[in-house]
Amino acid sequence: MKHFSTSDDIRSLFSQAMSDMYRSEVPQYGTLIDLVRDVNAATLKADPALHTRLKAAGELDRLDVERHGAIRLGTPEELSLVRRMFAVMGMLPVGYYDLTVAGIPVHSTAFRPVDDAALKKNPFRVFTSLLRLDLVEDRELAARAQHILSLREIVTDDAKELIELAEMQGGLTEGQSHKFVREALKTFRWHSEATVCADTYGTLVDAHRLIADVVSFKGPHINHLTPRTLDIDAVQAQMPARGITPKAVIEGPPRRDADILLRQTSFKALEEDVIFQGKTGSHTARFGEIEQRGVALTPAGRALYDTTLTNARAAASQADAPAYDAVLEAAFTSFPDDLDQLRRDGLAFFQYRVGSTAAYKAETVDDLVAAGALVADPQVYEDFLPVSAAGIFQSNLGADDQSNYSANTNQDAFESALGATVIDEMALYAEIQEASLTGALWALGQDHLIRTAQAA
Ligand code: OOG
Ligand code: NI
Repeated sequence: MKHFSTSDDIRSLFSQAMSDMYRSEVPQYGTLIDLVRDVNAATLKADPALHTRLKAAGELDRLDVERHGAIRLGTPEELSLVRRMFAVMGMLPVGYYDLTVAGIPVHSTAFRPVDDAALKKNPFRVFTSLLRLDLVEDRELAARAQHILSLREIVTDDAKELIELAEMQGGLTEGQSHKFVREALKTFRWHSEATVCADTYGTLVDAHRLIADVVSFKGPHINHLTPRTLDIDAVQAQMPARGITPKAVIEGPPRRDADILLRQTSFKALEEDVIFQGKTGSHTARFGEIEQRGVALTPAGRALYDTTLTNARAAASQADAPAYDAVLEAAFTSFPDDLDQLRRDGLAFFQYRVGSTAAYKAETVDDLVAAGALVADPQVYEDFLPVSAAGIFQSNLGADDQSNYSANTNQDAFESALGATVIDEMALYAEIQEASLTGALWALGQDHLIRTAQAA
């Protein structure tokens, strides 16, 4: 029998290859990676408790390799092919994000590993958007764009063959894996030669800069690669000294003791020279981004987060409002800022493990946690936030690109283009929580609590 590489190994190879490629294409990305590594090391040194907690939870190892990227695709065929490519790396479509609510004509999913062991090894994710030409008002332009897109092949023949081989064999040998990574990488590289002339490019930009970005090139260039920092405020503050100018506002929740969900900020990286069929011009596509990830919220926690953020944004838009940061912080005072309280209130997802043995028969899970017999590690939020994503899109497209696409959710159309249904992220977190709790309760000899735990 042939020996196959694991999908975890292929994903790690790919994520490293992508990082190397992006570093050579976008020099500021390299600067950012160095800055994030410095800040993470300093944060861990200054906070031994955090260091201990991350180490015990098996999270320290993934930190240095952790990042997400983003691509934008043009057609249903491209989306379904890319789904099959990511599947070889153990990355499945999780979640549906409708960006039309923010005036951007795309809908999206995130390809990422889903099981606990794979996440701990390398949680590489790619936020993947599909352009919605059906929403473009100028139908003639939409038809032209569709025709242009129909002429390109974003996946090389060798990559396609290897995808099929992996599907047929149920994996790839080590040699095939390396070749697959080399070939898959080509889909995401930058092309400085546009497929359209300058006039067409201009017309597409006038419709929406994002449409031009998707339609004018030979492939879906990776547009950013985001490392995870343990202290986004520190990185944001130190960016200017390294020649990077971040956007003004950090998206997501404010700085807190108990990190929740996702905080992100970005910067414009490059104005690139592009040849439009012989004529020199330029395009801005690639940018930089950093993020800080906190605990995943349950549906109840997420609902509370959404209302709190909506209130904060409404308050901040008042004419005489104080600075955004102050308004945001004020709004979030009503959101519990203690990990154990978030757990007991059922607002966040945790992963349980055995702490010390408990000789007595406990009455509740909370008793075991309080006694240290059970340890509850916060589950990292592995997904994205549509409001934040909209802020990132808009900041990098340019403020003059506000558009009038109105909310138009169509998960069915997205899934039929994808050729699969998207996985519900809440179900994944709930599953990890439940399996870990059940296992730890068995190990502690407290299995009489399993039923109550599951009913809770
Ligand atoms: C994707 C923007 C979304 C994030 O981190 O929320 C994103 C894009 O600009 O294509 O990457
Ligand atoms: Ni991003």
